[in-house]
Amino acid sequence: GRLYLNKVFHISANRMFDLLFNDSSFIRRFMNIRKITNASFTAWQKDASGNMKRNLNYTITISNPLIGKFSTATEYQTLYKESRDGQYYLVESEVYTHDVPYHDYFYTQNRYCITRNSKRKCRLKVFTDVKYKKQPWGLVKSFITKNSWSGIEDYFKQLEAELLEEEAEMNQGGGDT
Ligand code: YK8
Repeated sequence: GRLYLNKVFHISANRMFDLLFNDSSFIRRFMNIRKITNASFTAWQKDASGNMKRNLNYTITISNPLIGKFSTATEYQTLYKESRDGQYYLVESEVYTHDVPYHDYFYTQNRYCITRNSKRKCRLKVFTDVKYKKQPWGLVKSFITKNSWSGIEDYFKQLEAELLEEEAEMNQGGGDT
């Protein structure tokens, strides 16, 4: 796997969780920028093992001309029960893209870890792995991996940039930061 984001933000841990994992205006705006459309979310619900789960469905816009312009996608998110409100949140998300070539071979696993640093600061880490459901031919595998990393890198760079903007907006003129 790879670490795509590892940064301290001047945003509290529970605020960060809300921005990313609840129906926030931040995430709606971010989806707009990424041209992610037709988004629908289920509510967080406890499963039998005590973790919280929710699913997202949306259509992504792809900039790579080799692949096609759009794909529907499903994301399964798990908020692990080890999470502590305001202190520590661990969310694992599995992203399945349904309309790209070789989509039945792979999915992407993202782990988001939010830890409280102080009252108004948190660290956000994102680890990503491309997982294979069945083993493709070597050349296909490197094709999938290469195209996945570049798309994922682009996404998380922009997420970081937008979070920095949100941070600046939230903290401007507040005085008591
Ligand atoms: C989530 C990983 C791969 C996929 C894409 C597939 C290329 C297929 C390769 C063929 C288009 C929002 C990505 C980037 C689409 C976007 C996914 C996003 C960014 C030609 C062999 C969607 C996080 C996420 C995870 C995985 C990303 C896909 O919140 O290259």
